[in-house]
Amino acid sequence: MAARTKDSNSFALVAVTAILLGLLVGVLGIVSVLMWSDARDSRSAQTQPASSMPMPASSGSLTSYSGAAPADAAELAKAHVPYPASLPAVAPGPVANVHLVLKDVTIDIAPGVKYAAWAWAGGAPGPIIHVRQGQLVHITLTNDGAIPHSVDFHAARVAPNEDFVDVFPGKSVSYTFRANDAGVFMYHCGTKPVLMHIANGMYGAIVVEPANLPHADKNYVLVASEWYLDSDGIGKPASFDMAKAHARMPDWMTFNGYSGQYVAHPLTAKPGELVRFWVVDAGPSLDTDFHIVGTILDTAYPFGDMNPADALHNVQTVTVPAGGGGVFDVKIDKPGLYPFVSHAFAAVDQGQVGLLNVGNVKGTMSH
Ligand SMILES: [Cu+2]
Repeated sequence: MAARTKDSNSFALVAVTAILLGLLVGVLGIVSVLMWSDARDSRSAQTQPASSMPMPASSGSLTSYSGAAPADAAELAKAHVPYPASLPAVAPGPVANVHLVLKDVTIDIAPGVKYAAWAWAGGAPGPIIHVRQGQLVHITLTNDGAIPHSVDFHAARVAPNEDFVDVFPGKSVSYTFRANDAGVFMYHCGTKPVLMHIANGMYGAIVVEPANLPHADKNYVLVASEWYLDSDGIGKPASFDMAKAHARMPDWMTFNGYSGQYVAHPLTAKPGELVRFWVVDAGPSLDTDFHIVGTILDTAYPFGDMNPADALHNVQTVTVPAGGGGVFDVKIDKPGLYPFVSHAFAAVDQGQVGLLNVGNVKGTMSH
């Protein structure tokens, strides 16, 4: 009995100590959050500009405009001219001369949804660039926008402070790099706030093709990205919303800049053809989990590492990280409609989905 009393006393002591320790941890937690928040405030106070950096727009609320559509959305989806996903021919000769023009343009990002983008002369994404491994790439960037911009090529090994520099409106900059590293790489504006410049459409893909790759019958390039809107974009063009971008709550997610464009206008292949998808995830913040419904990725080059010894075989879904790439080979024998998606399924609802029509079958589907 005495022993039991002693036991229950020590149990009570342990319990009280545990509660006090729990409270202490809680209080310390709150204090550390406050300290972090103070430190952050003073840091941002120190780094807050001096410069003429444009203040990002924000509705302040996180109201979602996902799925907003006018009554004639289906006809508008049909009428939309899809971004050409086919890989263009490789630049001939020893030097690939690439001229990129940045421009403020209003673009469609979903049926009936307009967005006031900072993008390229042709919209967003920028043009697909295709070079051979080892080729010299000569970039010229012309800024036809209203504020400074720049271009950062992930395929380049260069000094960023020398080449990825801000270009003022009306000016151009040039630099050269040798594309020694094979894969599919992102390029993007790297001017601060980078989150805003990327989210506004300033990104694209460059394919650096190695010589030793098995021949593909079809080559398609997909650039995944997210859009953060301050309005539904139906009556008047939407603009960027920083609060939603920080919360990582996109309204739309797309392949090649327009929600579901390859559902209305499927990519095509013949049965048994080797189809290669070169996928870049421009983000700015979310990964894309590449998957093709109804088949298995025969060969995957995760992260765009094109070394055959590093390739994966017969896998279902491969993540392409924000700011990264991945290359995926499939051979589909049975005619049909095969959806390609980011299998993080909120992305599908927001438009990161398309169809591969194998064998020119009739009909449509959404997945
Ligand atoms: Cu920019």
